[in-house]
Amino acid sequence: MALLEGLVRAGVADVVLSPGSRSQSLALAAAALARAGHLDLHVRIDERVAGFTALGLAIESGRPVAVVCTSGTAVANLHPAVLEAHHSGVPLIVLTADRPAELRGIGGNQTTRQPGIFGDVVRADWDLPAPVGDPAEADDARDLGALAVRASADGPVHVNLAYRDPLSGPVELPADLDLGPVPGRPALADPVVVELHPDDATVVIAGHGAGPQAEALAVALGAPLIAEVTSGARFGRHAVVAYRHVLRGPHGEAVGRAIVFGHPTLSREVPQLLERADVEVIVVRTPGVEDYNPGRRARIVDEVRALGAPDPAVVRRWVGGWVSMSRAVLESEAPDDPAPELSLAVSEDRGVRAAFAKAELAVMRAPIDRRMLARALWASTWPHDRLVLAASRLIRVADSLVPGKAITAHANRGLAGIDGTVSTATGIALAAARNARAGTTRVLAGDLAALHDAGALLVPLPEGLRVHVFVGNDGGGTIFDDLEVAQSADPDDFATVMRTPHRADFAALAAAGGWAYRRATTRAELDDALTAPEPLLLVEVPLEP
Ligand SMILES: Cc1ncc(C[n+]2csc(CCOP(=O)(O)OP(=O)(O)O)c2C)c(N)n1
Ligand SMILES: [Mg+2]
Repeated sequence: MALLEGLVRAGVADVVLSPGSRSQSLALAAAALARAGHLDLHVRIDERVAGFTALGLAIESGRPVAVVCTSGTAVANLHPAVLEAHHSGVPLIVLTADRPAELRGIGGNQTTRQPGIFGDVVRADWDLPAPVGDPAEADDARDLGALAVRASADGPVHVNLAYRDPLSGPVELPADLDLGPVPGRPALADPVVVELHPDDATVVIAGHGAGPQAEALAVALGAPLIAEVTSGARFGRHAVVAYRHVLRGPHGEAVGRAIVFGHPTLSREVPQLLERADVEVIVVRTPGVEDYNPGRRARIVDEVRALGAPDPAVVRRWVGGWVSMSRAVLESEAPDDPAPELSLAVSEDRGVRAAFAKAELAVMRAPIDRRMLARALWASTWPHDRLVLAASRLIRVADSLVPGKAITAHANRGLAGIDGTVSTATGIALAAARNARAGTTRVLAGDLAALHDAGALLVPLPEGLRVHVFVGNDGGGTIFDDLEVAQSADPDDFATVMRTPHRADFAALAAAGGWAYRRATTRAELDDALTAPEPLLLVEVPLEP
């Protein structure tokens, strides 16, 4: 109880827990604190789901989240989320229950080597002896809670807690328990700042998690902005959507300096640019996260400032060149909106009106492809909504064509696993729901990513939470079709071991967890699904492999 009090006092607002005997006292204390309104408690059967739910809560709230589990394999099931938290710098406090020292190493039931189990990816790894019931220890435990929060500022922390029988007693909470205000984050000590003059050879690259500062710097420096779809910076007049094409052309060759924010993962062209000997690379550090440095020669800094304002004529030429080339590429590939011109609908001419109606019908009946699906989800996301993208082909499709728009798009790009996507989205939705104007959290996933996290659909969620999972079902992992191995391998073996087809029934899966189900095969059905009233909805969208 004292440990959880310490966590709450230091800023923890959410505890995610999975059931178990050894962890019972933590669980009961969390329940008592939740009942008294000091924290929000989320219970998940599967620790893997719990871990990613905690990750989503922390990503969306920006606050550390505690996750509690029992001993044994339960702990190992948190490992994927701990790794993602490490590589993305997300504050996660993992509290695992363990046997006391005298019951370790004797082959006891459900006992493994828990201290150190997460290796060196945790910011702190404490193995605490069983509590003794000394009132002075309660203060130590409270302090430990505050310490854990501080240690988790930029990544995961592991606290392994031994418990001895009796594993819990009655939980009593003082009626006037005041857990105090939430403290702020400590400031950086002596940040490294570089100041640059605007020129016509600099680009700003915003990878995953970069945030709006990347856009602001691109404007201040008069630089084109390469902003990945989950960068949080894909908006504004400097954003270059078809950046992969532009980087391969003369504009790409003209780059002399690249400033990188966040973690770019969605193209080959960006790392190729950063490896080029004639490009000066400046990486703006994300606290706690491994620096993105593919050329191994980047200058790592904390902040970049513009000296003076860019010359508008230079901006028109340099940024304008990138943006108009990007636009030309997109227009040649696929029109933004194939729908007929609206004014034709009210034409005086009956023939023109009829032609409009026919064209409109054709659009609504058109089958859905990946581009349409990615565009439609992006277009339906508003600032109060959340979009969560799985590590399927669809995130790359979205990245290649969705226009700049200031909305929140998340993805687990620390390790780009196909695991935990729906769980992460439910965590994000739960944290967003604390804001009265929260909209819908939509997930865009491939079929394998959705099936990998099927357990997330089996969780009871609070009433009113809106999560819509769009599954682009192409019968397996078709992302591998673009690899060379697709050409060189035996086609049957390739399908068996790479694409891994399945016969999962998504309608039955949705029903098993109490989610509504829709199937969208045309543009009209997709549009319908995007404005569906059901709070929890799985939309299956069949796609060509
Ligand atoms: C946990 C994990 N296991 C395996 C992979 C390797 N992997 C990357 S994409 C992918 C297939 C994704 O399939 P799907 O979600 O259906 O998307 P599609 O490629 O069909 O668009 C796999 C297995 C991974 N990224 N993460
Ligand atoms: Mg697939």
